[in-house]
Parts: sequence; structure tokens; C-alpha cells
Amino acid sequence: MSQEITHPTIKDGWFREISDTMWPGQAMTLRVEKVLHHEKSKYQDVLIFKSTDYGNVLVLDNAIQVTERDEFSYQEMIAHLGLNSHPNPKKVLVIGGGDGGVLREIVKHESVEEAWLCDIDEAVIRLSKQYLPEMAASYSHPKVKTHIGDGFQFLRDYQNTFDVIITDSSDPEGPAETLFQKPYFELLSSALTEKGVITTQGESIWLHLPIIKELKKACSEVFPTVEYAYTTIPTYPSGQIGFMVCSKDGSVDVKKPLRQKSDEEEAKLYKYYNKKIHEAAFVLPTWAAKELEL
Ligand code: SPM
Repeated sequence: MSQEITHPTIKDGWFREISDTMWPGQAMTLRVEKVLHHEKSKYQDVLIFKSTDYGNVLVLDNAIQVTERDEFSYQEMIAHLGLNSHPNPKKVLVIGGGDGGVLREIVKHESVEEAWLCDIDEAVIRLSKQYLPEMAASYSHPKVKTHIGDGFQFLRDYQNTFDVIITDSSDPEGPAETLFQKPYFELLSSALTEKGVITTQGESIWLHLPIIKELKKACSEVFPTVEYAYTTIPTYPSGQIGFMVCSKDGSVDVKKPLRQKSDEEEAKLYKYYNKKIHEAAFVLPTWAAKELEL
């Protein structure tokens, strides 16, 4: 008889996402149907379970990364806000994002010739292929190239190469902290081509305004165009998460997509993103806009 897999975050059939530092005093809970996999990779604790209502769920170091039910809102927005802010993206890089969902979105752009992904943890890629096939199917796309290794080292090796770089990072605690700091944005800038664009995971206005403020400051010291946008997503803390969208071109308005598809084409390609939501995503509530004024 196979042994049931247990995990410290799961009690009485419910997964509980608790962090006293990132979202103190609140916790997302999801009912677990079955724990599918647990391992300690070289870098992190990796848990995958089937939830009763959100499909399969990937959890890294006790924090939900994706659920099959709502992942599209994050993956589409982090990808298309940046890609549609570049005049002609041909070579695109994802740092992190090992589940493959952001890659899936990138290859929808006809102009893209190569979509690279650099993730430090092979376990995330391996397990996503097994348990999150709709996202990880992107790994077999002919335009996709995968590199397992450290993002900083990868960027140093590829100067003036990418038109768009998307940083799909976990939260700024432990190893991902450096992905929110100025030296990282300097590296990104030099790995970008002349009118290069970045989008980076930018946390929640409800929980992390001081982090977002620091992030915006660090980006603004490197890029002439820096704007914060956000999406809604039920399984991230507070139901909202943002992105910093930056361009090396000071004259570009990233709040307006440079290319637009018809409503019909958009509806075929995307479940969340469209040209109206691209613009709306940059409209912030008054208090948050005031807090993020530099
Ligand atoms: N490709 C999707 C991966 C998600 N990347 C991390 C997003 C960070 C979310 N922060 C909140 C995590 C807690 N649920």
C-alpha cells in the first residue's frame, strides 16, 4: 500500500500558507484532495498537491507559486505588458518561471524568434512537466531554449542580447532578495538591446508598499521609463500582485500597448490580457499612487 505524503503546511486536509514576514496575520488556505509530490531540491522545498477547487498547485518554500485555475492572470500579464511595450521583440528571456507558464505566453508573439528560460532549480522544471502539463508544454516549443543555472551568471554571459527580459521571481526573502536590488537591474540593462524592456514581479500594494517603493527606486536609477501595473489573482496574498515595467527607451509609454490585435484575436489567444486591461493595469488607487510617487 502506498504511503500518504504529509507536509507541515497541511493540517486536517487544508494547506495553509503562513508567512510572518511577507503576509503577517493572514493566510491563504486551500483544501487538499491529494498530495502529489514532495521533495527538498538543492535550493528549496517543493510541494505539489491536487486541490479540490483550484487544480494542481505548485508550492515553493511554503508559498503558492501557481494553481492551474488562476495562473493565467499572472503569466499573461507579466509577459504581455512587457512584450507589447517593445516595438519588435525577437529574443526574449525569462529569469525564474520554471513552471513554463510565462514561456507559453511569450511564444504566442509572432515576432519572437527565441524564448530563453534560465531557472536555477531543475526540480521545478522537471516536476512542472509532470504535474503542470498545460504550462510546461511550452518546453517542447521549437523557439524555446532552457538553461539551468544562476540568473546573475547567465546575464553576465549575454550582454546586449535580449529585447525583453521577464523576471518571474519568488518573494524577496532569501535568494530572491537580490532580484529586487539595483545591481540586478544594472545587469538586466546591459543584457538588453538598445530599446530593451523588462518586466519584473512587483508584489502587492496591499501588503508590500515599502518593498515596491524600494523596487521602483532601484529600477528608476537604471531605466528612464519605470511604471507599476497590477493584476488580480485569488491565490496570491490579498488577491493582487504587481509588476514593474521598465524600458531603456525614455520616450516609450509602456502604459499603452505598441501593438494591438482585434478583440476576436485577443479572445482566442488570452484569457485575461487584452488591450483595455493593459492600460487599466497601470491605473492605481489614490493611496497607492501617492505612496509610489518618487
Ligand atoms: N510562473 C509563475 C511563478 C510565480 N512566481 C512567483 C510569484 C510570487 C508570488 N508572491 C506571492 C507568493 C505567495 N503565494
